[in-house]
This record gives sequence, structure tokens and C-alpha cells, in this order.
Amino acid sequence: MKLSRKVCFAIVVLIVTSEVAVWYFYSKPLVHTESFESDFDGWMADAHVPLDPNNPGHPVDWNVSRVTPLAHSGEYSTELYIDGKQDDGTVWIEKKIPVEGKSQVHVAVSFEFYSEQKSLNVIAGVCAYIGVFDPEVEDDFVVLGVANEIAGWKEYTHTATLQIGSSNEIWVAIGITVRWETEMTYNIDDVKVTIG
Ligand SMILES: [Ca+2]
Ligand SMILES: [Ca+2]
Repeated sequence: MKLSRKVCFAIVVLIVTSEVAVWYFYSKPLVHTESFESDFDGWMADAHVPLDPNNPGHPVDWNVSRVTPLAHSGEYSTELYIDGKQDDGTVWIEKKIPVEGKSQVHVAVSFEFYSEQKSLNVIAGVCAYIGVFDPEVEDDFVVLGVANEIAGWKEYTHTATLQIGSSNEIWVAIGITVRWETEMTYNIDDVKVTIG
């Protein structure tokens, strides 16, 4: 049986498009974006804070909440609060993201960070974590910059290349770490995690 030219052409087109589709879906980076408009969408609050000598047996106050109307986009952002009067403590949001079938990934997390005021004093650091373990302590984090560098929103980015090993997941976290003895509040919005 002899295939007509039309049929041969159709077969070639089918093979080429399916190979392009396979290449596209396997090489395309995964992108997770979050603007906190309806909930935390898997982002969880966590902290590593000292005990409060003014309230024996209890850690200093800290809190993570969705607030409105302060937002970089939409109507909500995530607010991080900590009583930093002991000159110590780190508060963050963290998320576990599945990365099945990969041995190495390049991860980038970017986010908008809001400070109500600019200060020449370093009141807090903006910090982030990318890794294969659940971040639990301040030392897990790298400091990306000074929280009070400007008044208003500023974008920060942290990147890392991870060997996944036997793990099928990665963890990403972003937050603040105390540098000055005071109570403080900062906001985060428009988080984007890219996994390639
Ligand atoms: Ca938002
Ligand atoms: Ca944690």
C-alpha cells in the first residue's frame, strides 16, 4: 500500500508537534504565584523567637496574618509582626512544593516587601530560604537586605540550585529577622516561585 503525499505530510506534522509538546512541558519552569487574595494557599506561618522576660515562660509576641487594604496587587497582603524588644527573633512564611522526578532544580523566589518607613538604623533584615528541609531556625536563612531601606514596596529575589536526592519536595520561606530592639510590622505580597 502506498501512502498518499497528504497522509505522509500529516504524519510528519503529528510527530513534530508531539515532540515539541513533550519538550515544552518537560522543560517549562513551574511557576507558583501568590497574592494572598483569598487565603494563604499553602503558605504557613513559622518563627524562631526568644523567650519574653516580661512574660516568663512564654516567647515574645509574633503574628502572621492576611490584611487589607495594604497590598502590592489586589486588596490583601501578608503582614508579619514581631515584638523585637529582646533584639532577637525571626518570623516567616514557608511553603512546601512538590518536585517529583527531578534530581536537580534551580529555584528562584521573588516577592514584594513593604516597609512603612525608611530608617538609617537597621531595624530588621529581609530574609529567605530555599532548601530540601523544612526551615525551623534563624540560621537556616540568608539575609537579602535591610527592611527599612526605603519607605514603600521593594522587590527582593533569592535563588538557589538544589540537589534533590531522595526528596520529592522543596521548601521556600521568606520573612524578617530582628536587628533593633523594637516592635515591628512589615508586609509581603506577590510572591513568585520559579522552579526550573
Ligand atoms: Ca495581594
Ligand atoms: Ca518550619
